[in-house]
Amino acid sequence: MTTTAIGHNTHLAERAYRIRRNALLMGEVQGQGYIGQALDIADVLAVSYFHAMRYRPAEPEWEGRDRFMLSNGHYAIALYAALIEAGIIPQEELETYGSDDSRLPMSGMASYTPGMEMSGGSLGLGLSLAVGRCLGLKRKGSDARVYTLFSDGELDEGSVWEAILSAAHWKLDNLIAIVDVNNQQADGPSTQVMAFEPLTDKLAAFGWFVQRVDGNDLDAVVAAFDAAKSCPDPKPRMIVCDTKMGKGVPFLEAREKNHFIRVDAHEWQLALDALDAGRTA
Ligand SMILES: Cc1ncc(C[n+]2csc(CCOP(=O)(O)OP(=O)(O)O)c2C)c(N)n1
Ligand SMILES: [Mg+2]
Repeated sequence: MTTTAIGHNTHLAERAYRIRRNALLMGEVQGQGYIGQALDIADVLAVSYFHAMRYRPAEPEWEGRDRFMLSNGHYAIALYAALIEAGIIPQEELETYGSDDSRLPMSGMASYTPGMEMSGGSLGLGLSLAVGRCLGLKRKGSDARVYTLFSDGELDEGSVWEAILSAAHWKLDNLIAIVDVNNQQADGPSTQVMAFEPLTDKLAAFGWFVQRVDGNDLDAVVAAFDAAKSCPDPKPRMIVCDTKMGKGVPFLEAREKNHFIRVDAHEWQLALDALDAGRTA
């Protein structure tokens, strides 16, 4: 990729801003939600959808598409925000978020939502499903890639480590896994609930091509996705992304209990204003 970093980042920073804004607007519909996570992962989603992945917005089931498999289904609000920005879901559907009969339920459901490749909710499954999808694509002779996002809380689950083993066993070089290390989960800081460090050493020892980046640094995320795509080794690729819950809205970044955020009615506008202030800063 020869485009300059500066060129990418102006464009990608605007996409990330708009993803964050979409997520806040959806959160406002319900008055609550997994907002901290949507804000922390917006940069990774911007790079995924506006730099790395191949897809056709008007044809979400196009056979040649790269697949984005959301393992941590409670991050659906973040993915909807990106799918809206990508033109896969119409902007006006944002107002239906979490309502009866909406195509945007609070946890990701493949059968409801264009662009949603798997149903979530029960954590720890996405990486295994992505391994299966990668094997299927290879068997069909497809050059499409599978991107899968999972969370640091999911590292507590044995099924994730089975998938890590099997992806390396089958040399799945069409798999790019992203783990969101926000060091939070429902019961507290992830590293205190179940110690997983040194994570990159462990993953490398399991046979993966591993990179670790600041997941809120667009330059770093772009470089990591590029390296993951161009790596010549017959290995699955993992990008460990360290992120900050609530990124872009300082008063949400500062909240200690931020797994599921309730925001008072008057604070949504404050959150949008804070995001705007960061955009122009
Ligand atoms: C198999 C399973 N166990 C427990 C839960 C309940 N649960 C929902 S979100 C969550 C936290 C998981 O950690 P993480 O995704 O890192 O949390 P976050 O960063 O979003 O705060 C838990 C335990 C679940 N959805 N599925
Ligand atoms: Mg987490």
